[in-house]
Amino acid sequence: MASPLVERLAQLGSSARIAVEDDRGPTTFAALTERALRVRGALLADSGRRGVDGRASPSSLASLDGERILLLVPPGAAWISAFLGVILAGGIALPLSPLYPPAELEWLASDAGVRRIIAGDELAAVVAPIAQGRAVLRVEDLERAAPGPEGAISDIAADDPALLLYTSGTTGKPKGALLTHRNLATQAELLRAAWGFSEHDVLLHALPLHHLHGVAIALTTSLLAGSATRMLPRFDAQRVAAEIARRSATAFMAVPTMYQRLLGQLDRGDAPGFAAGARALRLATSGSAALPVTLAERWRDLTGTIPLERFGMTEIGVGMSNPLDPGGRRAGWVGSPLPTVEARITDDAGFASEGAPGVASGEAVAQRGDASVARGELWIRGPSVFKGYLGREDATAAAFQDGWFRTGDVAERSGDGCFRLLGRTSVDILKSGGYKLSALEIEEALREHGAIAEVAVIGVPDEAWGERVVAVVVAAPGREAECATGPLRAWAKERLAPYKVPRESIVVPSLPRNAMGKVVKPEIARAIAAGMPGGRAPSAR
Ligand code: MLC
Ligand code: AMP
Repeated sequence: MASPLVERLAQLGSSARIAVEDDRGPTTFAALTERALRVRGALLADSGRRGVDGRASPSSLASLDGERILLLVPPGAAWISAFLGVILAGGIALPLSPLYPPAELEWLASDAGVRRIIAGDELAAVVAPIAQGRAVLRVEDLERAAPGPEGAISDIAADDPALLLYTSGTTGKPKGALLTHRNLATQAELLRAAWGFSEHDVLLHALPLHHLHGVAIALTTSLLAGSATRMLPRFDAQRVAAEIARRSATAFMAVPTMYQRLLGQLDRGDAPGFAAGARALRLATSGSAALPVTLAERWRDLTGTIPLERFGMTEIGVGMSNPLDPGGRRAGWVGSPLPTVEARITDDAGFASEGAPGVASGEAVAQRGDASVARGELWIRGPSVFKGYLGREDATAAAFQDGWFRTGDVAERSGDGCFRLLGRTSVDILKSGGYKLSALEIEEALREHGAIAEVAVIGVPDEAWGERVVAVVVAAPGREAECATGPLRAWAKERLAPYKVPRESIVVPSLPRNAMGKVVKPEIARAIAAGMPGGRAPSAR
C-alpha cells in the first residue's frame, strides 16, 4: 500500500492557501511543496554523487532507503521543507534539539547511524562539533536545488518509517522510536476529525519539534488538515500571549507548564488583550503531562472552558481525548480512546480487567455505559502504534505483549469508558515540563563525576514543572562541595540536555536500600516531601 501521508501531501501540493507563517512571512502549500521537492531532489542527487557503500553512481538514487537524516534547523518553513524533503525521498527524519550539548547530540547521531545532517545557518555552531565524519548540507542550498526525479515518490509504502524520535525509558540511554508513514497519517486524520481541524484554522505552534507533540500531534495534524500553522521560534510566554491577544490563530496546543506560564504572565499584568484572545480561540489542547485540575479551572475562569486534555505517547500517538464539545470535557481525565485506538487495562499478570470487556475502542465505548471501573497498566493497540525501536529488537519485543503496547502508565477507566492517569509503573520515569526523563539515564551520566560515590535521581512534585528533577547524592570522601547544586549543575549541563539537568542536589551520607541492596526511591521521595533538609539522610537500612 502506498504511503497515505504522501498521497495527502500531493493533494495539498498545488494549493495557494497559507501552510505556514514564520517570522520570515507566509508560505503557501504550493511553495512549501516545491521547496520540499527541491530538498528531496538534492538529497537524492547527493546520495548518487556519494554513492551507496562508497561506490559512486553517476545519477540520482531513487530513494534514500530509510537513511536517517538529522535535522538541525530552526522552527519555521525551512524546518518543514527539510522534514518533508527527507520523507518524500524515502528517508527517515531525525529532528533533534539545538539545546542539546555536543556529547548528547553525538551519542544520538551515532546511535541513529547518521551520515548526513541538514542544518540551518543559524545553528552552524551547534552542528560543528558533530560534523566530523558526516556531511553537513545547508538547508538554504537544498531548497534551491533542482526538484528530484519524478514518479518514485509513489513507491514509498505505508509501513516505511518516516520519523525517528528518541524517547527516554527504563533503560539507561534513550531509544529511537520509528514512526511510519501510516502512523503519522492515521494520527493526523484521527486528530483532524476529533478536534475539527479544517482549512479555516490557524494553529499557534510554539512546541519543540524533536518530540511527538510538536512534530506530529501539532504540526502534521495541522498540515494534513490543510490548516495554516503559525510557527514561533520557541515558546516565550510573552510572545505567545501577544499572538493570542492579536488573534493570529484559532487553535493552540501546549503542555501544562505553558498554560501555567501564560497565566503567570496574566497575573503579572503583562498580557494586554490576552484574556479576550484566549476566549476567542476555537480550541486549546493540553497534553504530554497531567493538567492539574486547578490550572484547568483557572483557564475556564478566563475563557469559559477547560482546555481539551488528551493522553499521548511517542510510541502510540494520541490514544485518548476529551471531546471537542467543551460541555463533555472532564477536568483531571484524559477522555476516551479515539476511533481505531484499542485500550485495555491489565493487572500485573497482563490479564484484562474483569467485568466488562477489557478492551475499549473509541467506537465501542460510546455505546457501552456498563463497563465496570478498572485500574491497572494501560495497554494500547491499533494503526497509530509505532513500528519498533531502531536497532533494539530486544527492547521492542519487551515493549509488546500479545500484540499490545505496554505504556507503563497506570490508568483508571470509569464506568462510562473515560480514562484517568494515576501514575507510572516505574519510579524511574519522570515528566518535567512535558519532557519525559529517565532517572536511570541521568544517574548514569552523574556517575561519571569523580566526586559522586552514589546517586539516586527522584521526581519531586512541582507546581511549575509537574515534576522537578532532584539528585540525591553520596559524595566521595572530602568532595561534598563539588556535589552541591551549583557545581553539579554546571558539570551536568555539558553532558545532558538542559531539561535533564537536576534542579537541585541534596548531599546525604547514605541512600536507603532494601534487603536486596536496591535503593528505595519512594522512601527518599517521602523524606523530601516531608521537608528533608539537604544533607540529612533518609533512614538507611
Ligand atoms: C526548560 N528547562 C527545563 C525544562 N524546560 N527544566 C526542566 N524541565 C523542562 N521541561 C530549563 C532550561 O534549560 C533552563 O535551565 C530553565 O529550565 C529555565 O528555562 P526557561 O527558558 O524558563 O524554559 P523554557 O526554555 O521556556 O522551557 C519551558 C518549556 C519547555 C515548557 C517551554 O520545557 C518545553 O518546550 N516543554 C515541552 C516539552 C514537550 O514538547 N514534550 C512533548 C513530549 S511528547 P537553566 O539551567 O538555563 O536555568 C509527549 C507525547 C504527548 O509527551 O502526549 O504529547
Ligand atoms: P513521551 O514518552 O515523551 O511521549 O511521553 C508520554 C507520556 O506522557 C505518557 O506515557 C504519559 O505518562 C504522559 N502523558 C501524556 N499525556 C498525558 C496526560 N494528558 N496526562 C498525564 N500524563 C500524560
